[in-house]
Amino acid sequence: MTLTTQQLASYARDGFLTGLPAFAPDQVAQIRNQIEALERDHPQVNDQPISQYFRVNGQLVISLLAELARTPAILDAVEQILGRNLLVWSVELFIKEPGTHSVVSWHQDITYWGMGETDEELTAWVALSDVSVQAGCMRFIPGSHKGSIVDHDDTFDENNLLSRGQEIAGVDEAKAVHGALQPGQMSFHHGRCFHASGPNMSDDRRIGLAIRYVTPEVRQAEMGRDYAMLVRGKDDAQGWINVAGASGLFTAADLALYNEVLTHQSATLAAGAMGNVDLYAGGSA
Ligand SMILES: O=C(O)CCC(=O)C(=O)O
Repeated sequence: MTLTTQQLASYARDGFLTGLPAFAPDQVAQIRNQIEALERDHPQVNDQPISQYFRVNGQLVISLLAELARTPAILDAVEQILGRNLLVWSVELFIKEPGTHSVVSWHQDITYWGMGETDEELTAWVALSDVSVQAGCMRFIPGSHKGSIVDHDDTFDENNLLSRGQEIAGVDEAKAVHGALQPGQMSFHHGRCFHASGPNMSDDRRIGLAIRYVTPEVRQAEMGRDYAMLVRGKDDAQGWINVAGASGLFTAADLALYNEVLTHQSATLAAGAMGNVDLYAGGSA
């Protein structure tokens, strides 16, 4: 899969790109089945609901998520934007059940990730179900990535899928562009692009796989060296602690590393919050 010159220009101008092919319909149906089998067969792991592992650093404990982050079609396109050396910082699933009130407020991803204002992070968000406008697809504000990180207010709204319900006030929603996706399609968004999504009013689950890609040059300003999985090229810079990704399904060694990583990241991800940022209870950074 190759991005056209026009698509590259569009990403540079808008800070997002939608409707890119990632998986064929039969592949995406199989991936969805595998995810739903995990939910059925492993509702709790180490006293945590499986949603915890789905929502932060899933690549460390679920080999399927590590493999998906290595999908050549996704990497080929990401490489055209970020360059030939790529690492994965986190793989997450954003699931909204049909007819529920779960939403994602307007935010910029990298606000609390300790990576400064880097241009070298992007999310590939893959639709594992029909992610229509009705199902609560993402909306983006074109060009918002060109500014700095702006203030976010913590709302701790229980229907908000973000860990602290962080929200940018005063976004001009009239400028928002919907990123509806068919199953197997993906969108890319820049770490400073304002984005949000509404509730799922469809009659199916809305399932999105978010893969956070970074380059070796991205530096953790806050927490010293952070952990990332090399998926393409090489990491000569060694600014990240390179981890291999899950060796199976919830192995003891992988679970120990998962806890080590999340403990290491928690202080940064929760910095400045006035309430409890519950990274262990299904919240996402
Ligand atoms: O799934 C959503 O609606 C939001 C996802 C999101 O905020 C992200 O991937 O950065």
